[in-house]
Amino acid sequence: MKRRVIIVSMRLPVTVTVEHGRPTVRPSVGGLATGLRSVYAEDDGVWIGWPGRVEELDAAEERTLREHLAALHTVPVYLTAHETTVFYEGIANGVLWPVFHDRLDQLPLRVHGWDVYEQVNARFADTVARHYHPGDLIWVHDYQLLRVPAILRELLPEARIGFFLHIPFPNPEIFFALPSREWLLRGMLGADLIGFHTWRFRGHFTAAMRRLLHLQPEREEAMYEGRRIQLGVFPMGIDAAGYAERGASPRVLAEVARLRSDRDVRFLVGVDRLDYSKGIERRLLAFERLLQTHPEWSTRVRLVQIAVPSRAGVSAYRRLRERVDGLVGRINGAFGTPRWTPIHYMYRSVSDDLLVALYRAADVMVVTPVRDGMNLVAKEFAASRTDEDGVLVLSEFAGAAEELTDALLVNPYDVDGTAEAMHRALVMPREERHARMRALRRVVQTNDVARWVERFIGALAANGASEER
Ligand code: ADQ
Repeated sequence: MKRRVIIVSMRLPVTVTVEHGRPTVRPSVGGLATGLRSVYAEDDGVWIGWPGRVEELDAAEERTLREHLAALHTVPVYLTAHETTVFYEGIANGVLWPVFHDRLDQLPLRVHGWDVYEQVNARFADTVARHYHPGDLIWVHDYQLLRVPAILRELLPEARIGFFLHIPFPNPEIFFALPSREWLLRGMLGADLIGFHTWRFRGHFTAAMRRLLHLQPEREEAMYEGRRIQLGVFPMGIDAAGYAERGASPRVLAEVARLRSDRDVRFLVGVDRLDYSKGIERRLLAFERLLQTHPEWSTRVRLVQIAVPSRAGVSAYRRLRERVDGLVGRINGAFGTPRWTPIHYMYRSVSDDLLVALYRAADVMVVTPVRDGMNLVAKEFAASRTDEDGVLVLSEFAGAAEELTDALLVNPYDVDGTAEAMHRALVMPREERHARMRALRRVVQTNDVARWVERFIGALAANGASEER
């Protein structure tokens, strides 16, 4: 029997806009939303999350919004302005994000707001409990909601609860820097199934359980408070068929032709949220190094870097933006000529068609995060390349590196080595490019987002039976 699924994530898969007091709601097309649509929309399931900052609505407007959301099988959890600052920007993005990405240097000197974190997590859990019917599967997502499984376990002792962490789980030595480490770990352990993108992250998690709680987890499961908890590895995929279709569409191919009108210039492309985990600064330095060590590329290569504005409310992100602006200006100033600008930098979000056109136009896609849970951009690039061409330069610190072994893997901290990998990618013979791209495409097509959802839900529904490959 198919079971109803309740998805719980920080953000709802919708965009809410309020104009003249009239709220409108549009479904978003992000990877998670696309992959999960089959379980929450078609099978009478529901998605619970924050609709984003909506301005003060009166009771009638709030009712209209709730009705619009209900039509899309979604239920809102609202945050006050204070909660948005303390819980979302302060703790989730200002403390948990840096620690889980190994960046203790980004921590504020005094961390406060755990009580608000608990309060918001409790509100999410209460909303789930109100919509829960016996037999439902509950799937909680990500680092903003680490306490939800434990709170839910109190409210619904019999429920099947799954938790998936989209970002890395850090080495225990780093995780232990969090004053609330034990409380967070126990929060996750309210689940019956805990999923990670990679074996390595699961290994860090079991090591933290051993050292903090003196438990003896096996690789794939652990006993905790009399319950058996499964620990699974589920590398997230993308809508590979959707990217292939868009990549081969006449609209996109026409855009590629416009982008590549100057046939003598080769393209390196980077696409990231502007985040210090994405390694943008070192990537720019590696590109500069390429121009220094291989001056033959001067005027013949261009780096197109898209940086999507992100978390501008957190000061570390504002400072990063200034540093990236400065580096782009310095490198363009030093190497540019009247007819050639080495780096084309765009600080904005781009349309899906332009994004895929850039994937298709790239001779080399550079994905060099210093730490990343998975990195879907690397997979989207391969999925879009129905021409089986283009080279992926990929950081060994991205979760995707465990699967995409036919990329040119680099250590992003090694700026000289990354520059050499860029050069190697630019001169790679056509046959090797095709062979590598075919292998990358097989991985992203096989393990797509639908399969990822199936594997996680399958393991959660299987009452403890392991579903691992
Ligand atoms: P993110 O850190 O957001 O996700 P990523 O996996 O690369 O990183 O996903 C970014 C998404 O944004 C991609 O789908 C991409 O297409 C889109 N995007 C990027 N630039 C864009 C632009 N300029 N315009 C429009 N869209 C753009 C977190 C973790 C990752 C993990 C995912 C999923 O940090 O490690 O892979 O969740 O689990």
